[in-house]
Amino acid sequence: MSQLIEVKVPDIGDFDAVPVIELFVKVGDTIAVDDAIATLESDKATMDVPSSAAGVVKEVLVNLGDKVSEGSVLIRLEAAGAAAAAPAPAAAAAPAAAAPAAAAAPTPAAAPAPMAAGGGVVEVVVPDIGDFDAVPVIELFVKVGDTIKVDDAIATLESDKATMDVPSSAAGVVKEVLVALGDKVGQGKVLIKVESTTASAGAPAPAAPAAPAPLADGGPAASAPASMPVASVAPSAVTLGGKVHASPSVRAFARELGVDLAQVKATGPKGRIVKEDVAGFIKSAMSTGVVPGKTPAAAAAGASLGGGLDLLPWPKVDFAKFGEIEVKPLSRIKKISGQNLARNWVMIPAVTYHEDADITDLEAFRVAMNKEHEKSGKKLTMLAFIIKASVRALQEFPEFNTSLDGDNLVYKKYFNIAFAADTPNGLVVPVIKDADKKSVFDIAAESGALAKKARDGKLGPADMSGACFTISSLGGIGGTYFAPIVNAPEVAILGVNKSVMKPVWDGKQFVPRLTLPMSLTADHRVIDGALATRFNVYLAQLLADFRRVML
Ligand code: CAO
Repeated sequence: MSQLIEVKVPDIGDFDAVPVIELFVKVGDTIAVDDAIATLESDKATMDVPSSAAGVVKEVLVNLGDKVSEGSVLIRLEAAGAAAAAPAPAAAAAPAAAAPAAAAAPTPAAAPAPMAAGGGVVEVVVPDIGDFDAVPVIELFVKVGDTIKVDDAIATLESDKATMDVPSSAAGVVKEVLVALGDKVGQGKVLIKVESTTASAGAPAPAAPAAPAPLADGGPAASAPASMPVASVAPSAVTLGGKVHASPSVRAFARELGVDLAQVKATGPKGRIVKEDVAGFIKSAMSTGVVPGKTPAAAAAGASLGGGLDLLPWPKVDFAKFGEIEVKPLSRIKKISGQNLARNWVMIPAVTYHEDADITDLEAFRVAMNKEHEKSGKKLTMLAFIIKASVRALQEFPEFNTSLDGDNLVYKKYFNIAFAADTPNGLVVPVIKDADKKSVFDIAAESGALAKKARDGKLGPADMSGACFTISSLGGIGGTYFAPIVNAPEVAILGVNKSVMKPVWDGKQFVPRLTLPMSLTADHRVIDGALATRFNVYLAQLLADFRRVML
């Protein structure tokens, strides 16, 4: 055994002697960085403490019901990769990895509904969340008009160290939502204004500053929620039970398994859904083929007509039996983007349409312009032209610049174009905002800067949010055609591959033309095949004669 690493309770804000209400690990478990170790719940907050190190759990130093504070040691770990045979004094020097038992952060829980009782409008604010400031909002669970209860989750915040849910400190009807996905918030920031259910409807009341909503349920959550990569920001299509009581790790667990927490029966204290409830839900669904909570008719329909995903469990293979193997954890970006991609792949009835664009003249123009501007250092890229042409096509076909919201289609009047960027840690999707207002030179410079920021791992949520349409360019690599996955809640994505010279019949003879292979995937719920093909043809015309972009 080598040196053991201690995982401690981090700064959890204004909390001391908080009981351990859930323990997620036992001796012998192999855990990764960010895996949830325990859930702590005070009368004001529920928070998950994630692991700051990876390895095998050698000691669990707390029991359910124990009260812990900042610095309390929860577990001791043998670091991943440590030589199993090498004995070492337990505990002793906790290597650097363990040091700042980082990750934990309280998930604000139910606050004592300050002004709500007397009626009127109250503000729900970000409570003391420990050592965290300017934390991005990655999920929003409420919208204007929603009726919420005390403790209902309002938003999920995610810093680089922790994920935490902010619960409502008040009950009533949401009158205003003062934050948007990607906004950075800190303690005291007003998230929403709620009109108390007890307030008389006709009696307007001044917005009363509510007491800081205590940290309620949630806390530094282990696994990353569906934030950035592929789907710019949190998915609105599959919001997992915003109004249920569950810790961030349980929410993440449910999200991973595609379980709607609203369907899960809670057995934890105060109606809280615990991990076992989610596991039980899955077991029941798998053994009976019936999704709990569904009406028998709906269940029957699901069972007989394929309405539910009645899938076999993932194959478990001992690969080491067949040869040498090495196990490496997925990068954080891959884990997050994987969840988004899987959801988008399963939920969107997508069709991919191919088209070739003749970019002979455009490429000649690009090369000439780059030569002309050689000294200035300015460089036009094919991607920048494609972005600009796509904006024009979105203006011509507004259905492509929409998002589905239930039975409504939200038409966007702005033109923010995302592009997929390949980085050593996985795929990310930065966004060029207001691309309609920018020149091709500006777009080329900005996409270059964003791609560099992406490769350096420095993109923030704001860089990756607000996209209307995505372009995935494999042109620098090769390929012929592919089928990109729609980046929900967008409704279409354009993939391009490397342009090649092709013989094209001009009516009299074959002539060599530089041809850009395009693959447009569109959500068939919004865009049918005729429209998608018209879009493609139009885009190809724009690229063939870029003067059309100005028309
Ligand atoms: N046809 C022919 N050549 C092309 C081309 C195309 N369609 N697109 C780019 N090229 C050329 C460029 O001109 C450049 O050549 P020069 O250096 O001689 O000018 C070279 O290929 C490299 O280009 P690039 O890919 O580095 O730059 P870019 O601006 O075209 O793209 C970015 C930037 C960030 C989109 C790209 O680097 C990237 O990450 N692409 C991968 C995206 C991806 O993984 N998509 C898949 C998502 S789905 O799994």
